[in-house]
This record gives sequence, C-alpha cells and structure tokens, in this order.
Amino acid sequence: MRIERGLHALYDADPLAADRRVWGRESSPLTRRGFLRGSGLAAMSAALGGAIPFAERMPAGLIPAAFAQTTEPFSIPGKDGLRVLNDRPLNAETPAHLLDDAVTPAERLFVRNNGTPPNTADIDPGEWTVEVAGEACLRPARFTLGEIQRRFPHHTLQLQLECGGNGRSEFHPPARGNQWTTGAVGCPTWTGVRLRDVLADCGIGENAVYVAWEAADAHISGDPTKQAISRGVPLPKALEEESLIAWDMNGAPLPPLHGYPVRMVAGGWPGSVGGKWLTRILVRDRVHDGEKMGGQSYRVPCDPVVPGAEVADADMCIIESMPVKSLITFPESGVRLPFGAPATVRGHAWAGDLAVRELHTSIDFGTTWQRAALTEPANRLAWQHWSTSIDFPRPGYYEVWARAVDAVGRSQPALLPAWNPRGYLNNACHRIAVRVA
Ligand SMILES: Nc1nc2c(c(=O)[nH]1)N[C@H]1C(S)=C(S)[C@@H](COP(=O)(O)O)O[C@H]1N2
Ligand SMILES: [Mo]
Repeated sequence: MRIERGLHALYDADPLAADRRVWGRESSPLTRRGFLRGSGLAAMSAALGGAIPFAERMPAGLIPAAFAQTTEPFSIPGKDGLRVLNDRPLNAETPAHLLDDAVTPAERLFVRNNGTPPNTADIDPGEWTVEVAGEACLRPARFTLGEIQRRFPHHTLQLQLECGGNGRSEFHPPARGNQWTTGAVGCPTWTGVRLRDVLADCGIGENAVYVAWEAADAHISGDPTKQAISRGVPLPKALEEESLIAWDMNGAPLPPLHGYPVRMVAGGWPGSVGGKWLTRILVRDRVHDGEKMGGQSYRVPCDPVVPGAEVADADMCIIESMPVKSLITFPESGVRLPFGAPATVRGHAWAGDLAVRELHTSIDFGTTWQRAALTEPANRLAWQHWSTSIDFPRPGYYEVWARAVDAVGRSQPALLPAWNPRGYLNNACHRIAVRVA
C-alpha cells in the first residue's frame, strides 16, 4: 500500500469512514471504539510492519502515528530539514526529531511570516530606530538600537516560542491557515533588554492597558497602507521580567528571518505577540486594535462550541497563555528498535506562563502511563526536558504517547482539545510510531 497526503485528506473528511475504507474497520461513532479484526487487523499490521500488541486499545478514526507525520523535501537557505508549508509568506516547521537540542539552534527554529520581511541586508543595526509612543506613553521617544543597548541592562533568557496555530492540521472540520503539525515551536536563548526598563524610561500613564508593536515587514499584497501584523500584550505581561526587546539569538545577531536587527519576545504566549523587525512600541489606553488583533485572528470562542460552528467575532476571546504541551524528540517516529533492550525516549515540555509538573508516557494508547524524569527550566518560560526508559513487552507496532501536566494540574488531552474556528491551541499528546522486532 502507498500512503501519502491522501490519507490525511481521507481522515479529515470522515475519520470513521476512512477507517472502513483503508482498514475495513467498523466502529461506533459514539465511542470511537471498534476492534480491528481479521482482514482489517492484517491490513494495518502489514502496513505498519508488524503485529500490534495493543490493537484492541487503538482508538478508531485515528491515523496511526507512523503515517501521521509525513516529511517532504524542501530547502530554505540556513534551515536544516524544515518542512515548508507556504512560501508566500514563508512558513516552515521543524520535524519533531530535529528539535532534540535543549536549546533550539537557529537552523531548526520554525519560521512564521505573515507578510514580506524587510530587506535588512545592508543596514547598520546600531542605527535602526525604535520609537516608543501611544496614548498612554508619558514621554514619547525614539531610540536607535545602539542607544537601547547602551542605556539599559542586558539579560539573556531561554524563552519558548510557539505559534498559536501549532497543531492546526489535526482539527476536523479543518481550519484554514498554515497546516502546522507539531513543529511550530522552539526554545532558543535571547539577549536583549527588558521591555519594562524601556517603558519605565518613557513613562507609563495611569491609563495604560496594553503594549503593542509595529514592525517593518510589508503586507503580503504590497499595499503600503496596510500592515502585515501588529499585535501586543496586556500591560502586566509586558512588565514581566521575561518580556524582552532582543537583538541576539543563541549568542549571535538575530537571523534575518527571525527579526534582524531587533524583535520582541514574550515567552509562553502565542508567538505572534513577539514582533520581529521591531520599529515601534505603543503604550495603548485600550486593547490594541492593530492588524490580526481583531476578528477571529489569534482568538478562540470564549465558551466552547460544537465543531464546525460559526462564531460571531464578539464571542471570540484573545489567546493569552498557551496550554501545557510536550514533544517526543527522540527517537524519530517510525524508528525500528531491537526487541529486549530498554529504549530511551525523551523530549521537551512547556506550559505557557506556568511550569510543567509531570510528564508521563504510554505505550498502550493511553490505557496506562509511566512517569518520566523531568528537569527544571533554565529560567521561567523556558521549556523543560524529560526522558524515560521504556520496555516493550513483545515485538510489534507500538505508539509512544507523551502527556505533560502543568503546575496547576491540567494535563494534555490524549487526542484533540476543543475545536475552534481557526484551529488554535491544539495541545493533544504527541505520539510516535515505534516498531520492535
Ligand atoms: N513583524 C512580524 N512579527 C512577527 C510575525 C510577522 O509575520 N511579522 N509573525 C509572528 C508569529 S505569528 C509568530 S508565531 C512568530 C514566529 O517567530 P519566528 O518566525 O521567529 O519563529 O513571530 C511573530 N512576529
Ligand atoms: Mo504564529
């Protein structure tokens, strides 16, 4: 059997019907249970390359992890093995096994552009200007990047960056937008000054509510009267110690695609709050109303809705802290392991504004879980690393699922969380395929 993109389309359209067509599995739409028997089990086992010891636990209507994460050839200069989802604007994600580093190298950080980046090839970074203004700014000012670097104390922090739409490809009905699987996340180190130090210098009015940014990228249409994106955060988030105006990533100047010469980073919130190619900071007396703040952008229904529902803009709320999530970065999904030797499995976990408290793995489709070792974060809002050793009871096809729990006890859902119109915040457990022979 040849399995390609078509499998996703088939499962997107109707997962239980896809099960029937691909494997001959009949199941109940209510319980999502349906035992793979006879020819169905034989077909799936053949495709997966072995018996499936926990076959009777496998949820119906779920593409086996062995086929769920396809990789396609692609190249962006300076990017190593990322998958391009769109080239105008450029969007590329990182396969999970390439995110194994504790600190994400530049070559492996996803790229999410809403517009056309400015040409910064020949600029003098020290002369780049950043203006501070807005209704609630007491002393509007204009700094060069050189002045910012000279006037305010420097800080280096490791901060996670995850696109609000990471995981969108799994929602059904499908949501429009980049069809990210699991790779729109990374956790480099950033060097810069605290946003709050610059804001304090300019004076924050009593009426301040929100801190927003504007940037030098152009709207994708080329229309100079339109902005590509201009977002921000409520004042308390802007004033946190970890909200930075950064010029270095991993000890080197920001790469052009990641905002050279200067950007904002507010870890733990959707990546879209951190403006690349920063030109203006606005202290607003209202919730910022820039491009991609309103409508349905970076918003989810304030109250849960049934999948496929149309939700009025007025009933959509701005995404703030991202939910608890984890990745399995080793081994690579699809790995073949020898039977009898314990296998090391590891990855990272993060939880928006919170820390991760526990991480568990399962090899029986979520029936039982074992606790992994978990490190403390390098600093607040940095992802944590986990590792565990797994014994597989007999040869066959397995899936390893990882599930993190945050500091207040919320855990990742085994499969999909609440559907929302734009497909944000999918923090379902990451799963990898393992064949033991
Ligand atoms: N100026 C500007 N800043 C931006 C964007 C953009 O398109 N333009 N994209 C945002 C989004 S949606 C995300 S997820 C992050 C991605 O950062 P990265 O491309 O450095 O990984 O940048 C944010 N900052
Ligand atoms: Mo994003």
